[in-house]
Amino acid sequence: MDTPKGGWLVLQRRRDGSVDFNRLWNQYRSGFGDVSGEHWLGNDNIFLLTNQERYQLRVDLWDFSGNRVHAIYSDFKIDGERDGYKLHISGYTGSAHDSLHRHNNRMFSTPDRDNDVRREANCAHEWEAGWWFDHCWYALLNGPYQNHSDVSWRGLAWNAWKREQLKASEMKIRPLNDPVAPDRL
Ligand SMILES: [Ca+2]
Repeated sequence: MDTPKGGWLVLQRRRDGSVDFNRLWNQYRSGFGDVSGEHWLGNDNIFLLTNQERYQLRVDLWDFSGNRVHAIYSDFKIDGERDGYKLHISGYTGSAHDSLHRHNNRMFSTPDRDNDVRREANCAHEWEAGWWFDHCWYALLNGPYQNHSDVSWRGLAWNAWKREQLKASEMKIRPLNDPVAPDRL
């Protein structure tokens, strides 16, 4: 899975289901998995990085038919823990269509920490994932992994592209004004 050169830091990767993403608040806070494989970098790390300078976010998505799309947000940051690691994104471009903007300004939730906007349930518990749930989601990249597209209960999905289970995802960031990174992707 090749990615553009130039200082990208992968904060999330799914590709084979080898790592369980149904984790609690403290684990999403500190991160889990192996950075060379499936992993979550950790909300504290993401917060510290993206509050030092301006970062852009790139999301790559693969389906089970060999198709790949991407989404780029020219501005990306999250708040700190006391503010629920609230998501801030803007400046979408790409080929995936924009599903993540529906999660903008949402706090992070986990099965043991309900920060979503749905009163009657905890989306993170229901969907077995940590994520910036709304009521509940339009894009979900941390749910249960499944090995085929045709499932009724998707855990890796980006509705604005297609309503099916996806094969793989990566979320990566780099400084907006990275001098060593080429502008063209
Ligand atoms: Ca709730």
